[in-house]
Amino acid sequence: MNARNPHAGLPITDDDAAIAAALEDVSVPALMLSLVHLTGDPSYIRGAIKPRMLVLNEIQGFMPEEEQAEVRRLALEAIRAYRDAGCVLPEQPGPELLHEMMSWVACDEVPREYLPMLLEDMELDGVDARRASESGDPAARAGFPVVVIGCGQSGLLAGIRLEEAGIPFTIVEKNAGVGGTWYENTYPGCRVDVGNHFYCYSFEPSDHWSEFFARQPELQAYFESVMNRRGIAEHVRWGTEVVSAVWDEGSATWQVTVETDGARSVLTARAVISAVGLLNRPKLPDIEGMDDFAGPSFHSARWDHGVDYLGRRVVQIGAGASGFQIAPTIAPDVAHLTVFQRTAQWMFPNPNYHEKVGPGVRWALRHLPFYGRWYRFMIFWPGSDGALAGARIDPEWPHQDRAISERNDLTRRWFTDWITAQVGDDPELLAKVLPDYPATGKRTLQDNGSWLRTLKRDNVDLVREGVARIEKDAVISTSGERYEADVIVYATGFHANRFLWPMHIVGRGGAVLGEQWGDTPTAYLGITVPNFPNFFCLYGPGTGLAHGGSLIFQSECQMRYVSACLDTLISGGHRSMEPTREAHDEYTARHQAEIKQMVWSSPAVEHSWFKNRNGDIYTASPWRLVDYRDWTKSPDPDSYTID
Ligand code: N01
Repeated sequence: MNARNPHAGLPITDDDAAIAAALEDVSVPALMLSLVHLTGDPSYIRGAIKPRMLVLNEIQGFMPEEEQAEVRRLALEAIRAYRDAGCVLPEQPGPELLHEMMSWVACDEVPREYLPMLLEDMELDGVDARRASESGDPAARAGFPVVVIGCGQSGLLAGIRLEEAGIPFTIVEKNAGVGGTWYENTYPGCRVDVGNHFYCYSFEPSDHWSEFFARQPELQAYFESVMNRRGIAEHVRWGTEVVSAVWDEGSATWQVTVETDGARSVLTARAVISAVGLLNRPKLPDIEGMDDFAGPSFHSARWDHGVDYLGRRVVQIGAGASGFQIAPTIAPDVAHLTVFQRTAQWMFPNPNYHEKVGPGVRWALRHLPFYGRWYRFMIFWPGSDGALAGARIDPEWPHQDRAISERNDLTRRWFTDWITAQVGDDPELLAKVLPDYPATGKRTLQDNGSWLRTLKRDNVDLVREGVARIEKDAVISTSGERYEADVIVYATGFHANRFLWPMHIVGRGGAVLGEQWGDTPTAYLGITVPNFPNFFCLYGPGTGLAHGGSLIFQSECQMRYVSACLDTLISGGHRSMEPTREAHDEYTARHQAEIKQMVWSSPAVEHSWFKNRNGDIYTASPWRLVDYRDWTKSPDPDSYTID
């Protein structure tokens, strides 16, 4: 066995009964693909037994039970032979066979243009192709200090890549620990809604998740363990905020003022990487009487664990992604829960959402060659660019108020059936929970039925109105109804359109980033900004993913680009680089033209954090993942002023 490939699996020493038991749990299509690696025999995927359809979060490809049983029987034979022969892998599939394997499990031809992106992400060759380059003069690298702002998933990634490149760096993190959003959001029920075997770094093991969609403590622990294993913690200044960053033309450095416990100091950096995330400045509503409320009240991202909600009357204002997770978790414990939901949410059926990863799957992830990589593919591919076509507005479609295209109308019907099947027996509730805007127009939520089950509880009320005012012991709806409250939870979202706020970033010629951006933040490829040399954004303007993928995938693409920019600067002995105005403006115009054609821009979607106050979108990306990955492989020198 190729001991250096971390995805080839540990040697198998289990007896037949243990293997057979493990196989009962696994994804059969991923198992069949693993058998091709394990035996070198492609006939496993060339016979009559095959998946029928690949749908996000359905891991058996809709294969009938008897076919699954037959594959398990064949697999046991093959795995036994592999074990008994000392777990030696045969020659591994070449690119043509890998393409065939992808198309087989996707149940459709995977276009060839996707192969580089998919193979890079799957790392079947055990090579982390997005690793930062260590080439060039080590002394020049050592003389190029970088400040990274934020130690969430993207800031930690930046640290990992800078460490690989031999570039000295300091990560400045306002919290006391790693994880960013996964450090701050500790509300009951907080969990990720992208499958964890994909929502993780591509180059790190992913065989340890206890649930398919892990809860916040496990996610935070994951980032902590990666940080410690990679030796990044010693580079982090915890509990420290960046107050300002000012470009000094004379020395071609950024002067970064940071504050720890009220004491300020200045860091000097040749480059700054902003990894501050987007959804981290809580947005409290402006409601009359909020300060008069006598009981405890707090934002979902600042959950007060000192408040005991057991047996109390809780009013939850807001039910987007956060509120949607909070209500089902606290409802069984409170005396009464009132949920104010201004806009109903579309939900994507996902029976696996709260499921644990069974011991068989864990065994397969650890032992079956490349099983985990194919399982990753099975999450990545159906949640990838296929969904983007469905998000495009068809101007010829006549019913724009309910759907943006015929295909989108079919999705609306599918989602509507999912909701109706659960609450069709309660017409009053059904009317309240059916959204009246196009499906996927806001962020679609993952659902296993827990939301509507919660709303059907005797101790839960759903109020589909705004809030008129708050009194010392109650919340009053716009129609004047009074809802008594001991505790108020504001699940009202974040300042998503205020990138990097409230930091004060001053670039060339005194340009102030906040003023340059105003309500329309833009960056070339969402990463670099004219007037701000050697300044790089991760999860910058226009890069949020609304159609699929995972932000970690996006960060890995962006950080590869940033590493290549740093390489350009250092190996060329340059002082600075910034995008040309032409490159930036051309990109921005394309971004705006494209995003306006997507469902998130539909005027039928009244409120969404994707939109700024004018209804324009500067948060989300309209691009195919395959294109964005291509554009961010390395900087095009013609798009930059490099001196
Ligand atoms: O915030 P939101 P969120 N009066 O902005 C309502 C990520 N995330 O924290 O829909 C009354 O979506 C508002 O109403 P409306 C994910 O990207 C991921 O829930 O605007 N109501 C809405 O109901 C997500 O999209 C995960 O009409 C008011 C709610 O408050 C993003 O974070 C989990 C109001 C805000 O919803 C943000 O989610 C959690 C007012 N004045 C979050 N103002 C997972 O991975 C706002 N609202 C699972």
